[in-house]
Amino acid sequence: MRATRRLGVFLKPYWLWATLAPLLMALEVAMDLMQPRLIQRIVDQGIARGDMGVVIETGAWMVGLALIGLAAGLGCGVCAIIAAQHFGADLRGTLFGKVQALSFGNLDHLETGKLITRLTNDATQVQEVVAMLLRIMVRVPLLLIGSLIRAILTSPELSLLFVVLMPIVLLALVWIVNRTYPLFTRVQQELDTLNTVMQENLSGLRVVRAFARGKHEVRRFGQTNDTLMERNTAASRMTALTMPLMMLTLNMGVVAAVWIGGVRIVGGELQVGELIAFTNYLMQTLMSLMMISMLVVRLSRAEASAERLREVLDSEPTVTSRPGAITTFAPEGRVVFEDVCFSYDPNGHDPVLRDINLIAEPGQTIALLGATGAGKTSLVNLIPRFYDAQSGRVMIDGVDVRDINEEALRGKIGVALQESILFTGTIRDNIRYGHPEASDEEVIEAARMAQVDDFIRRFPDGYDSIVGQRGVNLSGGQKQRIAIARALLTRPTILILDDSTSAVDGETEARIQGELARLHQTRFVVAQRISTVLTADKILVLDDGRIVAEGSHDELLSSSPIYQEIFDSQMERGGVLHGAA
Ligand code: TTP
Ligand code: MG
Repeated sequence: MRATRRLGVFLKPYWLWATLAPLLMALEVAMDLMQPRLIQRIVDQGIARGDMGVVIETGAWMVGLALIGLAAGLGCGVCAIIAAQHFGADLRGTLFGKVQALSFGNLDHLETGKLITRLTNDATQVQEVVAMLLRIMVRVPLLLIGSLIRAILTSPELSLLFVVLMPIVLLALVWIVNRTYPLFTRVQQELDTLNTVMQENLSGLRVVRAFARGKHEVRRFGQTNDTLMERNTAASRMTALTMPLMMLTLNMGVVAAVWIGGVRIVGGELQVGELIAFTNYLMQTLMSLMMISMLVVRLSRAEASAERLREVLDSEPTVTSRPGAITTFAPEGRVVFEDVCFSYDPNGHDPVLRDINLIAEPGQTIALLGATGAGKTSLVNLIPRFYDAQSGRVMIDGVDVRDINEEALRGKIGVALQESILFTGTIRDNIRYGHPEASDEEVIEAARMAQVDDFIRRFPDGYDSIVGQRGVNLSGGQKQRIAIARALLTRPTILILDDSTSAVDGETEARIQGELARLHQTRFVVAQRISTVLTADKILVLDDGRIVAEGSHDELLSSSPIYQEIFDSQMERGGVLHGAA
């Protein structure tokens, strides 16, 4: 229950609705509790004495109170729904905001697929339980206590039956809850697996098709789906057993009441109406107890969801601004790495970067070359603080990046990530993403520099063409160039191109480089091809997280065996060296 209660803060703004709902529910329960008592009156004072006046008057009361109860019940439902829906919307909004505030490190840990489940399924589970809490969870205990008291007031002698019945029912309840709880926990786990399989498959549908693994995936999904069904059935079977078992106890109780009551009526110690009222209250009491068992199961399922939401809400960003961090930052662009070591593991195991030292003067182009997995992406990711170094420091204009407010820092750095991700929307909006106020001329200029203006103009809608699901489809190289344009538009002091021209042909790449050469900015260019790095001021060769060679193309060619090897292998493959000065 701890995690669910922790989410209670989201209900606070709607306290009025959240208080009204239980109050109205209490009114409805009060009305419900009056009914058996009125029946008693009709029977004992009306029918038994042949007094039609009492029958009609009491009947009218019954109808009137029932109507009030109905109105209260409706009102309660409406209030509970309003409170719960607002609660859910706020919860989802806060979760989304939280995810935006988290660092790459947190997101590695929380995993995108599971986050989707949390923001949708888990949030809905908790929202539904809140609606239930405000209605049924108020109704059931009130009804239980109310009808118990009423039963005792109606006939203290018959109420001794509770002494026998209650322990039986309670024991049965404890047994059932203990049996079903683990079952429902397993249902929830299987539901998680199902969601993961589904999410993976939907985002990777193209890979599945490409490898013709559709049948395999259908089988994999089928297995999880079947397990889920089996677990659900097993859990429901237990719940299904509850009903008849409880009805048996209840009916035995009613039989006992009628029997004992009958004897007392004959003896003149009890009236018929009293007996009817008592059995009514008896049934209501036992029914409420049964409902409680179901509520416990439901609550515990929501608790599992609430716990997963709590994990997101309580995640602290691993990258944070230090107190007193610089908020206005206009660097010249001198980037220095000092003995930087980095690992994706929070405890520093398996470092992917070791003892990195480098200096990039303002306006210089630094190229990073190295085998896949060498750590190129990891290295450049430290500059905009996607991650923080474990030891050593990264500095811009002599200031440790950790002493600069993240937004101020990232505002000066343009990044074209290794994987070009565009959003659904127009091409114009995609290019403007980092600088929404940019004018059309600026957008076109950035596109022109990224060598993407021509082909955008060839679309019927030009810059207003929609990218994404139902819009134009872009090739990998076209996406990469739009991503470069997007990075350029922010006029960054430091530009990071992570393998951003890997899908662009050599000639176009050379033209892009020619355009970039006219900008005064510090550039980090990650590349696989030597042709991309020829003109760089400094080339760093990375191997297994270490810088193994450093210098200009000519220097490296004469001094570094690794570089010569890469050069030779690419020349053999017929790699034309575009852009050679
Ligand atoms: P990268 O820095 O991604 O290596 P790279 O950019 O040189 O490789 P590529 O040319 O293929 O783009 O990875 C270095 C190591 O860090 C590698 O073992 C994978 C690991 N890694 C993570 O564990 N988590 C991550 O988010 C990334 C990017 C890498
Ligand atoms: Mg990479």
